[in-house]
Amino acid sequence: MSALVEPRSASASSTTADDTLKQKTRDASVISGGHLVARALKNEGVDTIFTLCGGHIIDIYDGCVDEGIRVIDVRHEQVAAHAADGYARQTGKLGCVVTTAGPGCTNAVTGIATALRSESPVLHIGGQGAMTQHMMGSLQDLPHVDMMRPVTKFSASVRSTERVADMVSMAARECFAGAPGPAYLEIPRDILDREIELARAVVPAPGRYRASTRSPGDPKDVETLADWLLGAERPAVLFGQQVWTARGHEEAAALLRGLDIPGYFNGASRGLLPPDDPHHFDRTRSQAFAKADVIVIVGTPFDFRMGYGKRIGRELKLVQIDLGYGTVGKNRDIDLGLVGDPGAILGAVLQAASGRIRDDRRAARREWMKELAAAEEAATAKLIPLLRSDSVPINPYRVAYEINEFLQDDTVYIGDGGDVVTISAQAVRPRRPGQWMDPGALGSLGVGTGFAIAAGLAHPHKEVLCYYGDGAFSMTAFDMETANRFKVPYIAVVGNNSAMNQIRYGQLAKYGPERGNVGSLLGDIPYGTFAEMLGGHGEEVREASQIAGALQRARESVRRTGRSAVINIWVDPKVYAPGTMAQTMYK
Ligand SMILES: Cc1ncc(C[n+]2csc(CCOP(=O)(O)OP(=O)(O)O)c2C)c(N)n1
Ligand SMILES: [Mg+2]
Repeated sequence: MSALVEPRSASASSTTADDTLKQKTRDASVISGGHLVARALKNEGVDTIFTLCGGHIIDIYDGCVDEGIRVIDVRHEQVAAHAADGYARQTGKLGCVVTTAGPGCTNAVTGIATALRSESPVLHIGGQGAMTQHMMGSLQDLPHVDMMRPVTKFSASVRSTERVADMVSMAARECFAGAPGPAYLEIPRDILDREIELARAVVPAPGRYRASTRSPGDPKDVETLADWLLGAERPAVLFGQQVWTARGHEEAAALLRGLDIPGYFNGASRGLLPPDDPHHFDRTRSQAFAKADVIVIVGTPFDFRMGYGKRIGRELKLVQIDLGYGTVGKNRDIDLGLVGDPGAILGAVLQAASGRIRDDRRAARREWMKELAAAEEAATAKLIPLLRSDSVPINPYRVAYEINEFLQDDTVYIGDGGDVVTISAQAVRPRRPGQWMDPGALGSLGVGTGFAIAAGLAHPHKEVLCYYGDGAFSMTAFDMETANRFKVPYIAVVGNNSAMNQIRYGQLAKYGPERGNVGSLLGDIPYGTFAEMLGGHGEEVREASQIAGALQRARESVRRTGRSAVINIWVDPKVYAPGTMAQTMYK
């Protein structure tokens, strides 16, 4: 075994940690800024930070040693930010990324921006040159607070060591205000290093510096919505990412089942119901929306993914429920808007409806569900030839089918890529809530590796599978080493079409074959060897009949060796997702 794949010696780092602990426990009445950061994170329930080191931030690490906070060090700050976002999504708690000044911060921007558009509560703590060198051109100095303001809900600099913990708590509170999202806190180096008397530090007490976010909305509106659903014959509910973020999945399922309403799910809410639940629908959304008499949109904006709301008809009652006041009624007129926690509101609506169900309407809703179920079956049947295709090169629909067959009840599925991943959404059905991860509305390629690390750390007993496009894989895959080092290996599947296909399609359509491949070809790379370089299992798959066996060998190898595996599947570059061919993302 080469030195590269040898696990890092744990004893070296724990010796340092012990020494530091001894030094620091000498005088418990004194505390430094970095230690106050760690204390405030602990008070917030943060048990893990994601980071890449820099001289500006080392005192935070030292504080984390004292507080028992796990420090996950990666190879690129983008991955640290995606992992903090992924950890927030997987745990329901605040995610935390710590970066050094300057390039440490700029590298993390994509991850923070992804968290903004996905409404994920992530605190980004960044280093800065010392206050005593303010505006003097210190190492890695940048105007971080200004840079981060447009991609966060809150961006500020800490000006005194006494206020460090207070401002960490303030930033955490802002992350959960209304629709969740990221916050950025810059802490200059001398503020972090300075030691003060503990008695002078402002340290908000755990659980006492912010309110419950489970607001059930206006009771009058809850009553109205209950009335409308009870009277509806063809209702439909679309659940978006907030339902999972705010952990409203049980209330969501109870409402569908209690009133017999078909449910549709996008983004992180995929998997809220098991795929075989009679209230779970996914191929008939436009049909349902075209014929529905009441539509409820929960926790997802009328953005490009929803055609800005324009594709929903006018002759119906349209209801929107969201954590963010600014989202309700945006881009599209609605008939009723409720602002609050999705689970609390849906629970209150079911409560308000209980005992008042009208049998004739319920029977009509059951008929409506039957009609939609038949349409779902017909849509699936239409896809079968693609899903079962054994053409060479491999059809990406077949890969999606095989992955879905391969998923276990506890597999977290991550999609990171263009067309191959878009296609996978037509076949992959996560079995449980929280087991679908995608970048969300920012559409950032490169989320997969950080998400995989986060999912593994949050749920060590679950299996993690990331399906990448070859373009996406090559952006952040080096942190597969981090996954191995921290003993959270995962199964990586690459749908390799040797191109940035989702973009290439539009180029070919617009500029023709002569000019259609500019800037979007990637070369034929056998990515399986990448896993082998890191001590894991790698395989090249060129025939559809080999996919299932290769996935199985990857699963066994990950379990046996504790190293991530890469199954590189050579897919047909001429097969595109329907949305790409219609260019719906730009409409
Ligand atoms: C960070 C980032 N850069 C660029 C894009 C634009 N983009 C969207 S899809 C895509 C192609 C992705 O290629 P790949 O991952 O190989 O998937 P494929 O479409 O080939 O299946 C690109 C470049 C993006 N979404 N994110
Ligand atoms: Mg590709």
